[in-house]
Amino acid sequence: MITLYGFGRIFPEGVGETKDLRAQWALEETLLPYRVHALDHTAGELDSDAYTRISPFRQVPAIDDDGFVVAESAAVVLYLAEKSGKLIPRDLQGRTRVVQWSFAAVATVEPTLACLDLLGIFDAEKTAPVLHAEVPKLARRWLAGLDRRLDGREWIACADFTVADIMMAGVLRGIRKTDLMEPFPTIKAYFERCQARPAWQRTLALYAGRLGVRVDDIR
Ligand SMILES: N[C@@H](CCC(=O)N[C@@H](CS)C(=O)NCC(=O)O)C(=O)O
Repeated sequence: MITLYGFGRIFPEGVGETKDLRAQWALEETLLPYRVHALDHTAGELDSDAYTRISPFRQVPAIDDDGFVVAESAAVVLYLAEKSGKLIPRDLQGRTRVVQWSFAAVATVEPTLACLDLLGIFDAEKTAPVLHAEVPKLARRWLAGLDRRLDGREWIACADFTVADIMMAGVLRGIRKTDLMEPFPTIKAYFERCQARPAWQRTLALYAGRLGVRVDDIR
């Protein structure tokens, strides 16, 4: 049985962006049996010796599949796809395409969007105006690339929905409440398509239940 390590308590600044959602979404899509180990980070559980042995950076998500431990959301969802034989094609080229777009999500798009978040949190006074101008420009550059890729396509990597879509939608979720997607109706439509998946809706409901918040608060 797979154990998913995720958050069990809310952050004071709100819930909704946490990356354990990606892992749970892949579990809900693949229908692999799993249980959730909800960690109380407010009580220091992420920094415990036991959890440090599971997650090198003391972060969520991580999974433990009968003793085989995987951390990093992209690695987790790729493992779940390979294990279940779902959400990834069988052929090498198709699988490589899924890896390519999972990497694009976490290595190209996400760092810039995370940087935007950090600017908002740590420099709300805009004492670094150059960064406040340049980082959104870089974000728009990655979004323009996504827009080109999605032109005429339903899903990011392959003809069918794959774990690369879970990763890309997971990353785009970080800007769902900003206007960054506004110039890109193709990306907005893609994001909505991903969110319409019944497995995503189940994931949101399970997550809200786990944290004791309303689904509408984290939508
Ligand atoms: N690169 C990692 C990042 C994981 C990550 O940022 N986890 C956050 C939650 S979304 C976390 O555990 N934060 C708590 C902390 O860093 O103390 C992944 O994709 O899994």
